[in-house]
Amino acid sequence: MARFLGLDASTQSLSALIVDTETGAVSANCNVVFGERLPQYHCPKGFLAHEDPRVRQSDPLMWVEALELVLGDLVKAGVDLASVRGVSGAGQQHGSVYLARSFDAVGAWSTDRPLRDQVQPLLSRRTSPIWMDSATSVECAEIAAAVGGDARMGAVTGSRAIERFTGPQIRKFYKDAPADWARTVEIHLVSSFMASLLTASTVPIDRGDGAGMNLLDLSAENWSRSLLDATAPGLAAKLRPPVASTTRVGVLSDYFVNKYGFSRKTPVIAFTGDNPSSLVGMGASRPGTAVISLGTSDTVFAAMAAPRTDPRGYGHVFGNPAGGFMALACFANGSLAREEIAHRFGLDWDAFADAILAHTRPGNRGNMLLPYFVPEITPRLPASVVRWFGSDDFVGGRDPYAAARAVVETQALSMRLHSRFVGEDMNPILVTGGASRNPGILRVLADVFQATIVPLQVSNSSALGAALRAAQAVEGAAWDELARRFSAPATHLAVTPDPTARAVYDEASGALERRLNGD
Ligand code: XUL
Repeated sequence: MARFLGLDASTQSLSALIVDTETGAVSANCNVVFGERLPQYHCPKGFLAHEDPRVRQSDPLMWVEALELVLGDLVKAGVDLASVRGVSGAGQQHGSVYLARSFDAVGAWSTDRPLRDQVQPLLSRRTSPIWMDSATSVECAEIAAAVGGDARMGAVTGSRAIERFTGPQIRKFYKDAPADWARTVEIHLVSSFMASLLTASTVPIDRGDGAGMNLLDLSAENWSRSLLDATAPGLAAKLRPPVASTTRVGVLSDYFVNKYGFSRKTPVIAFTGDNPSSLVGMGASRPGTAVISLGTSDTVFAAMAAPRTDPRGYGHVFGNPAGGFMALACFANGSLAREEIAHRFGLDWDAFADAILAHTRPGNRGNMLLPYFVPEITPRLPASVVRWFGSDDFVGGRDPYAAARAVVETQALSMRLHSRFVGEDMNPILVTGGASRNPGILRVLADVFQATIVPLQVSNSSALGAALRAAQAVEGAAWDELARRFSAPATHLAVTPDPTARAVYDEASGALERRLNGD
C-alpha cells in the first residue's frame, strides 16, 4: 500500500486525511474540533477571549493535544498507520509560536508523558497570535517606514505591512515583552511548529507560508536582511533559512512510532500554509484556475507565474508549493459571519440554503447587510461594522430569509470587488471548504461572479494538498497526475450562473462600494 497522511491545523480544528496512491482513494478523514474536544483551552472558536477585539491569540498547547487526538482517532477508525509512507501538513497562516528552548535541543520525546507536557516548558510565550489579530497597526507603520514605505514592502515581500502578518506580530512581542523576547531562541509558524512536533527537531519554515510574514524577499527566496533588522533586534538568529515546500525535513520521531504504530523513519515533508496547501489540493497549482475557499476566513486565490502585487494594497503573494507563486485575497468575516446570522435567526444549514433558493431572489429586493462582525481585513475595517439597509422588516430583524441571502450576497460581492488582482472574468471557479457543500451559497457565488462554481469531491482541500505533497516528495509523482486522480470535481454539485442576475449584481456591486465608502 502507498499511503500518505496530510494534516491541516486550521483555526477551529485539526484534520487528518489519508490518500492511497495505488487505489486512488481517500481512505480516512478525521477532524478534531477544538471547541468540542478541547474545551479546557477556552478557545471555542479557535481563539482566547480578550477585552480588546483586535487581539486574537490561541493556545499552542491546544494544537499539540489536538495532534495526539487526531492520530488517536485515525487508529480508532482502524487505519494501520504503519502503511503510511510519508507525512506532510498545513497550518493556518501567519500565526506564530515562540520557544525559549529549540526543538533541536529536545533530541527525542519521552513516551512516558503526553507531548503537551513536554512542549510546555519549551515555550517563551504562552499564547500565539493568530491571523485574526489586528492589533499591530503601529508596528506595521514602523516597519514600513524603516524600509522605505509600503510600496517597497510590497515589491520585496508581495504584501504591504499587514497587521496579522508575523513580522509586525514579532515586533509587537519584542516591544511589549522584552524579557520574554530576550529568552526566545526560535520562532515558528503554526505550520513549522506542527512539523517540528512530528520530528522532535527544528523544522524550517517553508517559502509558501514564509511569504505571509512580511519578512521574505520573494525574488531572493530568503529572509530580507533589512526587514529582519527593521522588525526586531536579534530576529535573524531566531529563524532558520526558509526551505522549498517539497523539502524532506526529517523523519517521524519514535514517540509517534511507539504510540500510534507508524513505521520507523517515516519521512516528514515541510509543512506549508493552509491556502498554499489548498492550491495543491484543488488541483489548481498551474496558473489559470481560480479558487474560492469558504472557511473561518474566506479566501480567493490562484497560482501566479511571477510575483505581481495588488495595486489596491489588499492582496498578497505567497509561494506556490508546486513552484512559482500564488495570489490571494483574504476576508476575515467568513464562516463566523454566516454562523452568526444562522444562529441569530434560528436557521440550520438546510434552512439557510432554502432561504436563498426558495424564498428570495438575486438582489434581495434591495436589502443589504454589511456583515463585519469582527474587524475586517478586506476591505480594511479596524472595528466591527454591522449595518442593515432595506425594508422595515429586514432592518428590524424580522426577515430571516432576506438575512440569510444578505450575508452571503455581501460576502460574494465583496470578493468580486476585491479580488480583481487574483484574476478577472474567472470561469469556472473551484470552491472548497465546509460551506462549499451548501447549494444556496454556491447559487449566490455563481450569480454574482457570473461563473460556473465547481466544488470538489473532497471538501478539505488543505489536508488533501498536504497528503498529495507528501506523495509527490516521496514517490516523485507528477503534480498534474495527482490532481487528475485526487482533485476530482463533484460535477453533480456544480452550479451555473443565471444570466438575468448579471445586471442586478452589477448594480448591487456599485451599491456595496458606495456603502463601504460611507456614501
Ligand atoms: C490568509 C489568512 C487566512 C489563514 C487562516 O492570509 O490569513 O486564510 O490562513 O485560514
